[in-house]
Parts: sequence; C-alpha cells; structure tokens
Amino acid sequence: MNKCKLIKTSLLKLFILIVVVLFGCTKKESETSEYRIIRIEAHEFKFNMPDTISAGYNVFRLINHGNLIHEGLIFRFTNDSFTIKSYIDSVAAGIDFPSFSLDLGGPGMTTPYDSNEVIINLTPGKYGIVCWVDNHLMLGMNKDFFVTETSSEIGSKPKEDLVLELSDTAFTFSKLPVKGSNLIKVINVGADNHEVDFIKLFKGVTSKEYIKWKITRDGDPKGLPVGGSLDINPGYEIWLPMTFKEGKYLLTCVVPNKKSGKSHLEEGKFFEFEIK
Ligand SMILES: [Cu+2]
Repeated sequence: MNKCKLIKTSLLKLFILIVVVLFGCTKKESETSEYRIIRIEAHEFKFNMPDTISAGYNVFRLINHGNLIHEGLIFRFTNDSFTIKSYIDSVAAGIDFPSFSLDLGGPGMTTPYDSNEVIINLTPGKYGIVCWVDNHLMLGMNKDFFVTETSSEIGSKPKEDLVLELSDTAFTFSKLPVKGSNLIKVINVGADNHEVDFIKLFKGVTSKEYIKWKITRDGDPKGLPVGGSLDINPGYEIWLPMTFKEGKYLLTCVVPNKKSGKSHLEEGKFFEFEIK
C-alpha cells in the first residue's frame, strides 16, 4: 500500500482552479535569498531539477506546474549501492519505509500554480525525491540526485523566529506564529517519522470538520494546504519559511504510526491556531 494513499489529497482540477482564482492563494517567487535556491518543477508526472547540487543549507522550492496537488519528499540513500529503482521496487513490494532510505523532509502538498519551500542542510551523498500524492511516485514522480562538497560560504545556519517540535502525539510551538512572515525551525523529537502540513481552513469550518473530511474524503474539501514539510526521520530538523494571513490554520500529520498503521491524524494528533 502507498504510504499515504488513503488520505493524501488530490483535489479536483476544477475546484483548485476556482479556489486559486477566488482566494488568490498563489505565492510570488522571491528572487533574492541568502541561500542557494534549488528549483524543483513538478509536472504530471515528473520532477525537473538539477542532477547535482552543493552541500549545505539549501532552499528546496517546489513549483507546481501541474493541475494536481504535488509534493517532494527528499531522502538520503544510506547505502550508495541502492538506486531510485530500488526505492520504487520496495514501495511496489509494500515496504513504504525502505531500510536504505532516510527521510529528510521536503516541500509538502502544493496546489497548482503555487510553490512551497523548505530549507534543509544536506551533506554530500546520494539522494532521491518522490511525490507521495496518490500514485504519482509510480507514475514517474521520482528522481535521484547527488549532493557534492562545496567551499562556498553561501547559506549559514538559519536563525528561526520560532520552533515547532513534532512528537509522536503532539505539535508543540515555542511560541505561536504571527501574521506575515515566520521562519519556523521544525524538529522531529519523536520515535516515529513525522511531517507537518499547514492547512488553511475555509471560513466557518472547524478542525473536526476538516479532519473528518480528510479521513473520509466525503464531500467538498474543507481547507487548502498552504505549506509544510514532508516526513522527517527522528532527530532531524528543517526550516520552513511561512507567511500567514488572517484565518484559522490546522497542523496535520498523515504519516502512519509504524506500529498501528493508522495515520497520526487518525490517532488524534493535530493543532489549531488562529491569525488575527
Ligand atoms: Cu505528484
């Protein structure tokens, strides 16, 4: 079974177009950054991105050129003898967390015409990127790439505004996000792999209503993903540049609990906050 097949959302193309037009939820790409920006262009069904990038703190920016939601999980091959085909074969055989891969986060669910970014510190080695939405991985959204040594000074350790801890049962902020831009350090302090999706709830929708829809996928969507990071192995950290407008936001994690097989969301892990 696909890691998140039951609950990853691929919304209807028409619905997305209407929402994008009505709510203007696309973000403009900033051109200046103190970090190297690695552009990951997502299409149905492939990733266009460099084959080789420099080690250090890089901004991984996923730009969705497709008509479906896409995402990009970045993982490291812990043994260079394995390939992206080994990963695909493992998933096809029902092993969603191959023993030779270390999940390091990556831009979460990104709606069409939108972009999301995550800052990750990568050491030299062999890596892969996959999209776990529905069956996209098997349809071609998988790629390997290499990270090489660099002598460049670009990209020092980010200075976060706040910290978000992902435990096995909760999301814990060091302080709540504010309106406008926030640089959030996200660290997995649990024993399981964890992700964080930031969902902007539609007006009048409660967290319980969204969660019910997310699990059952019954009826119209109740909110839209606006950023976040895919799953991170225990002990690892990433940084999320996030901009918030007024409204209610919900944090979710649909990575399965390795013991129960249920997603952490289904087990009751979520967090809601409001920007006024
Ligand atoms: Cu995809």
